[in-house]
Amino acid sequence: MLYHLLVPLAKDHILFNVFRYLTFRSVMALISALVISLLIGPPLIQRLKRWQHGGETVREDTPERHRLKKGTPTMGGLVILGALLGSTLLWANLRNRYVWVVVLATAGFGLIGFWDDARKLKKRKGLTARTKFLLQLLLALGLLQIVLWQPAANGWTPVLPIPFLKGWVLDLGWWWIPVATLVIVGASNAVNLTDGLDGLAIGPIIMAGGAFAVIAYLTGNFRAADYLRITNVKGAGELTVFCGALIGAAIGFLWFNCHPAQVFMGDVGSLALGGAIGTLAVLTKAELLLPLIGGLYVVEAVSVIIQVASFKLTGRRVFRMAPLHHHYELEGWAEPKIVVRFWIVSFALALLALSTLKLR
Ligand code: 57M
Repeated sequence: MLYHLLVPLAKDHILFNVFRYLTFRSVMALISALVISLLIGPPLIQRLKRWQHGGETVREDTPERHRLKKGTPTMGGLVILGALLGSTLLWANLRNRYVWVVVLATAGFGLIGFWDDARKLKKRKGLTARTKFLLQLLLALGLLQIVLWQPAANGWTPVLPIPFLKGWVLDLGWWWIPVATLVIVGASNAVNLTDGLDGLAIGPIIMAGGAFAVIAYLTGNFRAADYLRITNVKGAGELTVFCGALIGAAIGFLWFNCHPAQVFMGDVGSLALGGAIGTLAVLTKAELLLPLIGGLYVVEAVSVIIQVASFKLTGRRVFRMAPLHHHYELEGWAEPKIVVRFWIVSFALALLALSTLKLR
């Protein structure tokens, strides 16, 4: 909004020209989202506590130490969404199609999560996995139509660039649509599975936000894209502002979600954040980089697949418990140790993903 209000004033006062710059608006979006989340967090958490009085129930089969968490309110993802979407709408160029696709994805997945959380709190039973998956599928397919039906002149084409191989793309034709849908819905559910320890899911979002800020900026910059020989998508640079807001909102939420957590993000947060990074990957033509940038989420999801497959096929478990963070809990690792070590792995994977932009 500020972009549209203040840039026109630049013809009279050169100072307002600064609002044109992506870097300035991205940094301001980060700071704004951080301030908004720190301001709305305490009153919202109090309200969630009152509304949920008993807080979240803890399942019988959950590792013992989670018993202490009983009474912690959930749906703290509302803090993240308020800060993220508020700051994006404040600082981004609202005529940019990609900004609206990622904003609608974040809000849409957040709505599905909110519905699930509300049902869990009211009826002790959330949406069925099938209903949740169907809603996510429909939302992702709807968002992809906005991207697909646009002038190809801006350089965005439904192909899959291959990491490390300069200029190589996988042209799947229409098959790109189910693949892109899978990327977005898969990311949403992988973040959801990972959100099982204080700060575990939100930390890698900060790193993914930073990685996508760099990728969006370079992808939207003709000279940089040409030098790095990555796909140049005209207008994708504006997503850097969203990424700044994502980092700020995530850092702000971490203030309340660090151990011992005052609040959990809930599905309203985890589904929204996963949908956001999946959509960023599709819009910046980094679909095949997402498994690296969101490497921790992939590892956690794969640990569940391995555990369930092994149990069904052999009746034996590979891990003490899946997702992987529970395995280390049962190994006796302290919660903060698991979380910080998982963050370190996540950070290394995000750096490796960025290195592929050059190492091609
Ligand atoms: C999402 N939810 C947390 C909180 C958060 C198929 C199977 C792998 C599904 C999986 C499952 O139920 N996943 C749901 C994980 C839950 O967190 C809530 O959910 C929201 C995210 N969606 O925002 O509202 C609990 O996690 C803890 N927590 C924290 N700090 C946080 O910041 O401590 C969450 C956020 C919270 C709190 O205790 O209540 C969760 O773990 O349920 N199932 C599992 O993950 C279960 N694993 C399992 O059954 N493994 C089996 C098979 C199926 C693979 C096996 O290994 O044999 C574990 N989770 C629970 N109990 N609750 C273990 C058993």
